[in-house]
Amino acid sequence: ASSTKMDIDLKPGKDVPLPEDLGATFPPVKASKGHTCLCHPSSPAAPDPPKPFGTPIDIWDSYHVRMPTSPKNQYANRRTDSVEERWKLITHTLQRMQFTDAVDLQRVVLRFNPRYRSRWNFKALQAYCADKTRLKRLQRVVPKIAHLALRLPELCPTPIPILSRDRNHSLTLSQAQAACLLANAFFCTFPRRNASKGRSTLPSINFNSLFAAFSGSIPAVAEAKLDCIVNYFERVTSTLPGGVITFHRQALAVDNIPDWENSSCPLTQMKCFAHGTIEDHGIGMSQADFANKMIGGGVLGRGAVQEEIRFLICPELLVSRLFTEVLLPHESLIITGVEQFSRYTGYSSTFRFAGNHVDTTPRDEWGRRKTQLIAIDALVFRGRARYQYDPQLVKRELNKAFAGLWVRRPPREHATRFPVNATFATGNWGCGAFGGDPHLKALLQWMAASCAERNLVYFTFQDVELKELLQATVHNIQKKGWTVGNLYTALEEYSMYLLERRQRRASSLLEFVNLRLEGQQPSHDDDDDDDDDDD
Ligand code: AR6
Repeated sequence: ASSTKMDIDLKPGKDVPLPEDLGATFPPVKASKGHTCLCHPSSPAAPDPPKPFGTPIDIWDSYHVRMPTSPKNQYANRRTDSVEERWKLITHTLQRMQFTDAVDLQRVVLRFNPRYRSRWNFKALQAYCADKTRLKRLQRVVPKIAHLALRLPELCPTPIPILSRDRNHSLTLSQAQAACLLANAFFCTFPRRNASKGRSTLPSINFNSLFAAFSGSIPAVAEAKLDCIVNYFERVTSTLPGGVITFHRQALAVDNIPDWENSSCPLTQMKCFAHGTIEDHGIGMSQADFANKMIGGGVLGRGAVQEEIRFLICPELLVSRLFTEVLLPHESLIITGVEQFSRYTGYSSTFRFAGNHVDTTPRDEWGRRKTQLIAIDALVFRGRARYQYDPQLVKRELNKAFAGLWVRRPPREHATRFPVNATFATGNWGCGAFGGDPHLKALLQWMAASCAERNLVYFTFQDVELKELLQATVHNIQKKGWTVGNLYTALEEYSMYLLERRQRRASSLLEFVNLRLEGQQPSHDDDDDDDDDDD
């Protein structure tokens, strides 16, 4: 079976760099009813960025991105007392733009967004410009970003569909188109996208919040974010990258959801590593994005954990925020072909830009980097960790992971041999900001990957103890020949066991599973222990 293809030759307990798993193929780029191509796919060797594709028309409705270039994007000009096209104002302003200091950018952004004059602050940008080296970089690059933004009518002449809720749809665009769209986000030109949080089903896209300081935000992190963005624009404005990127919203149909209790799927291979990261060591694999249901989470605001960091070092991911509606429980977003432009150090409050990164990941036959991200948003259990073992919630997480991992098979008659599903590179999904239990999330992701016929590599993010326990448990489960259904039953039993234990100290999930594998029950001789209050 395809699922046994990858056999990483590693001894448990010994962390070494993973071999690259570039054998997998990602779904093709082919325009169809379910796949909008905004560009002609390029060949990996093509020197020029791919040309735009499709019929240039303007559509101004809620099923498409409302483009800054649309004639329907209008504003009331108080001076002339008339309604005018905003794109003309944008063109006029950006063509003449001088950038010497933060106030120049502030003035331009507010010109396009006069309503936000008293609401938006530019304190992070001001602090950034206080540093001479950074200011110089901005002085060099801002005029070039303006020039790139103004190429929007030429580079993105066709309507961009919204990847809307409950609908499978793919969208392919060129890296050049992505760069142009992001240049527009930089100047905050996207209309109707500044609604306050909670009022829109789309994430924010304009970069105003990257320029702002909020109470509780850490200045050095805000600066590191700007460093990443500035570095990206320095790169793409000196040479437009030649590849393409596909964004696929995957909504699971009820028929495709596995019957977890009764699943006879064999468990696939799972290798655990205490060291290494998803992005550095998951090359050529499908890599987890520990997402927010609003894709990108706090990347344009305060956040700087796994998802946000990934979006900052691979800024093309930010484009997903332009058209991806809030993810529903049975949905995921799968992004193929993004490039890494920056390096980083630290995490969260210690996150810092660590210089330029040259991505050498090979491209596939459509010009996409062989990097695939699977964005799945876990449930939030911070402060209510004890509920996560509830079978209903367990199923929600299983279905969510499966919505990311499931691969549609080509019809049997067209396939001479089935392509190999890429290995899933993941880790403590939902267990940082969202407060989940890594024991549970590791097993759930393994079950979902198994039903999707994928192997899994798991990075415990420096947690050596977890790595050892997890790898040993995986080994024991494999030895017993458990199926996905058997493991699901053990999870249900653990949930019951926790209910029985109530506030008393309980075995961890992996301890419990190991005891079950040996045919034992956890001992109850610690009944007098202190309450274990996880709230
Ligand atoms: N590679 C491997 N493991 C990692 C990496 C990495 N690069 N980075 C972090 N981890 P978190 P969540 C591990 O908190 O709990 C964002 O705001 C590390 O152990 O990012 O699902 C999103 O937008 C870390 O504690 O994911 C959502 O709003 C754990 O993965 C929210 O956070 C979880 O990382 C999602 O929170």
